Amino acid sequence: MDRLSNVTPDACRFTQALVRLPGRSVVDGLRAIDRGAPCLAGVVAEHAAYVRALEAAGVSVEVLPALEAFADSLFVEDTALVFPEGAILLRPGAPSRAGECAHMEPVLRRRFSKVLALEEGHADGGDILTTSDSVMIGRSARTDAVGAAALVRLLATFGRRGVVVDTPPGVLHFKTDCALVDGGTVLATARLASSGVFKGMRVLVVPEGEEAAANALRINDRVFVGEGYPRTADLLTRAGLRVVTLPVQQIGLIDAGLSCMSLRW
Ligand code: CIR
Repeated sequence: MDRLSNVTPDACRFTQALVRLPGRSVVDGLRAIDRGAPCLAGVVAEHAAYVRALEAAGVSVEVLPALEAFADSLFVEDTALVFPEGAILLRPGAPSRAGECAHMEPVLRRRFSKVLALEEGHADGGDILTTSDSVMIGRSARTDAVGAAALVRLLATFGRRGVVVDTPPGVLHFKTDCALVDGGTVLATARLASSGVFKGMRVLVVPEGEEAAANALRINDRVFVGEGYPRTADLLTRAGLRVVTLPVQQIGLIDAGLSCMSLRW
């Protein structure tokens, strides 16, 4: 297999991140299929391991307080889109999550000089993949056509090109099924890769049976992958990436993976 360059591309380089502590209410987090509630201590431990891994990768992490009224509020990625040049407040598609943005707004205003806001439709950050040359927006049950089109217009004010694509049916978020692992390379499930959305990019297809590993996260010189997906870890290692495995069993029960727990720039 061709190995990836060992120079970190800009789209994978991060110095800052925001995370939010899980509250006790996290046990009531949204899930498409109820396989039982996550264990609070387990979520807290997975979150703490994630913060440590970000810091070990050279990222300065601001930890925001838990919001008990919002069970899913630790998944800060869905509330906003951030770039070195500014931020965009989103409008999450799940009604129970809409109020999270009011708590993120003052944080973004403190951290960014330019903060725009999506004013119509809905878009979750989990549906948005920033690559080296575009910002892919996957329409899904959470991100609608109106929100996606409005987001493309806001991105243009940052000089960024938004491209609207489709998330496979039944998949929560676009990034449930993919992650950018290098400037022009994605890790993706077979179902998403075969839809043709990554034309012109190199695609590493997640081995069958390990689909949940697709929500990986490249941070600087390493890529975070959920524990328990040895064939995906091996695939990424053979491609020349340094793999860090992190526990995701409890957050997995509420349909989350590794990108959702932070906003990074
Ligand atoms: C939700 O359904 O909104 C949460 N339980 C999981 C959100 C995961 N977010 C993400 O992948 N960006």
